[in-house]
Amino acid sequence: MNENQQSLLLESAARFPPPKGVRLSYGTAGFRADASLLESTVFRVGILAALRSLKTGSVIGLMITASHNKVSDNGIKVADPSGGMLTQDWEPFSDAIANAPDPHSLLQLITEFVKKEEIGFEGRQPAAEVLLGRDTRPSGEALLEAAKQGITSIIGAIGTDMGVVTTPQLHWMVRARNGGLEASESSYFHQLSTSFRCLMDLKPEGISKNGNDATLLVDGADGVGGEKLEQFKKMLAGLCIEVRNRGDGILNEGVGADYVQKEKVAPRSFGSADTGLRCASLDGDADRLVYFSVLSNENNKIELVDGDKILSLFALFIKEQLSILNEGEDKKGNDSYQARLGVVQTAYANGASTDYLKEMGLEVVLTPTGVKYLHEKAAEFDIGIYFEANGHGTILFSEAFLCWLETSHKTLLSTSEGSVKQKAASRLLAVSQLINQAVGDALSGLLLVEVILKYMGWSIHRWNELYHDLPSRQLKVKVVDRTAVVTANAETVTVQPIGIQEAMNAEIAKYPRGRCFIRPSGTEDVIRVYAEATTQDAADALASSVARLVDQYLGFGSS
Ligand code: G16
Repeated sequence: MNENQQSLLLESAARFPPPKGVRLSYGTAGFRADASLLESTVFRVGILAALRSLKTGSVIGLMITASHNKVSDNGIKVADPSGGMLTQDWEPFSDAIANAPDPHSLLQLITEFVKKEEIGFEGRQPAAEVLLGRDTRPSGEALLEAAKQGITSIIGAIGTDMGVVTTPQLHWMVRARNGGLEASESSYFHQLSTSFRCLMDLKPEGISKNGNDATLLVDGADGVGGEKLEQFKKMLAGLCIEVRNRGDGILNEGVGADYVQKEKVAPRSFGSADTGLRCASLDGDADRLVYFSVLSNENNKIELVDGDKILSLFALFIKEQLSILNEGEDKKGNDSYQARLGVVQTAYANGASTDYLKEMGLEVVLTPTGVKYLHEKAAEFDIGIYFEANGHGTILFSEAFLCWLETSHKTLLSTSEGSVKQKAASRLLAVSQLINQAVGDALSGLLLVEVILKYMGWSIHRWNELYHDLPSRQLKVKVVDRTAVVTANAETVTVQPIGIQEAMNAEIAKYPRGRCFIRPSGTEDVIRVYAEATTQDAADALASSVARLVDQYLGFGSS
């Protein structure tokens, strides 16, 4: 780094002093905190993004969002060249720079890192480019400006503002740009609507309707997703959507996928008049999706169709298309390809879903919470489907498989156009275009759910009958220091504080099919508790007793 670069960094960093007495850390999906604490962090992550762009020679993305968190929070997520989350190798550096106390120590960390990573400052013009996006939070505009100043404090780096977008749209744009395609909202809508139409045209004739032609009601969480879907729905012939909670109310307050999934109640603006209808809920930045149906008999209670059920629906559909393609093929023949289909879940996956997926003969892998972990595992399969129970997930297709699929599809078109095999190949190709392979995307996920339901001729209730969830309960406990909880084996075992796992085991043993784990949240300052058992009362009791243990071991001593 030359002198000009060093003094530019010192000068700009002086304008963004870090808040006193606060330590921020890179969590499940980037930094997240009260928005008033974040200016210096996003400025510094702007520098990191510019360096990442220099290092990789590719466009990087920065999204200002706190997703499902309350409206006064904000945060920043980084998209790597593939459109996926920032490589985990760079997380320690992001932690270090976020907490550097002054411009000189910041400069020193950057200088050492640039040297270690052998980041060159000469080359193409512009030397680095970062696409910036933000959700609808009021603090977003000022934070985006701080991030931009971070980016431009690396000489030759530019920040391109993509405006108010969903997180998955920004990740998609980064992936598109690095793949030589146009990165705009209109190209995103075009790709999704074209592949959606293709799949709708390929649905079998004469399937029973089973009520799935009725309007889909969508809870937009009063965030960016509702706004975008309202715009986009006009391009979706054959699908009738009514979007509620489009931004008039408070973001994520009594609305959104996180609220619906965790509380298992209908969001604001949904009620008994909607009983039995097919409903979906997006989260604050539209990277999560859950479905639900309002129950008639109980106030605000819902039948929840969560990420595990979305995963199961996708797995069923993909498996069926693959077996159509492979029917009658000589397994050793050149034309067949035994694609490895695998699914990835976390400890939050309902035990019944994992049993169901295994009974389908699928390989099921468990990772810690956070799409960065699930995505990485799913990429090891030819077709990897990953979903968290909270509705965050997608499908990844390997390049080798897509290459084979494209060639087979061409051959089938010339030899047997209109055959069941050709249609199965077309469907899989269309799914690879519709689904956002950069990151979980509520909008593209929703369209895929809708076409599969049409294909199957299923109602939401028939879909929900795939298997019966074990009753579960999630709680959060405020503690003095959440980093005191250390877990292992994909968060299924707590190794610290010492003794708590044994105490939890004693509680779990009281309930048939009891299962429970705790973990520190990476997006909120709490410990999360998950419990499941054969009855709701048992799951509730198990969760409460373990929450009390957490409080005894680590809390403020309230119980
Ligand atoms: C983020 C991550 C998800 C994770 C969620 C909850 O979601 O992207 O993978 O499941 O946080 O994390 P935690 O339990 O650690 O708070 P989002 O939608 O909030 O960005």
